[in-house]
Amino acid sequence: MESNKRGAFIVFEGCDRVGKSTQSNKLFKLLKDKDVAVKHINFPDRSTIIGDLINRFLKNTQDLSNEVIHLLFSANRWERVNSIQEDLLAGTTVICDRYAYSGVVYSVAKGLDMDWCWAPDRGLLKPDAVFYLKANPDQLASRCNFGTERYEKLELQRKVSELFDDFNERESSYWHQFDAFETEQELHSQISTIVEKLLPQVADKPLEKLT
Ligand code: FDM
Ligand code: MG
Repeated sequence: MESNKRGAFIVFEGCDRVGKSTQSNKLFKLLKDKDVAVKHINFPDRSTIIGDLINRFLKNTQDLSNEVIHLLFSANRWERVNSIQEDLLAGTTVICDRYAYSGVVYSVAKGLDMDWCWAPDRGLLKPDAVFYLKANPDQLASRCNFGTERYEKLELQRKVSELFDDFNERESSYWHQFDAFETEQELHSQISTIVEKLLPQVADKPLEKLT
């Protein structure tokens, strides 16, 4: 592989239980099978010290104010920014479950100010594509039981869903919306088609940052 070609930065977003891990795993396997250099990461990255604190918050064993947990989620992304950049520049495509958009929508859904929430994520790498798996949270709740984590509650998921919709409209140049209730295989094939075109398109493009 030519070393001056960079990889693509691909993010999956959407409500809890919408199928992000299933689809991102399928995409990861597909690219791997095609011998494309690829890594799969997710936020929150619960493996770090900050991530452990986030994990305890989500599992309801640690209370933190809305502001503090928000900044920890952002810091958890900043912990990984250099390694993501190195991978991309070395030609590795990075598939990432959740990113700064989750960071903003969950916090705004809890009542924090949008601009305040976005500020700490400014300067992080901008994804080349965001795959937004959209589902009506009421339908989602009847399809599968929400678990016991802090945010897996219908009322909050409704707000989260609306805020994701807003992002999808505003950022339509690189967001792609999918109906999460399509079959796994149908979704996978739609996503793969976009990724096949995306990889050569971004290979010579400079990396951008969130503004
Ligand atoms: N979440 C995730 C946030 O509130 N802010 C963030 O910045 C990120 C990355 O954490 F409810 C929320 C979204 C979800 C919870 O995420 C755990 P996973 O994907 O279910 O592990
Ligand atoms: Mg979850």
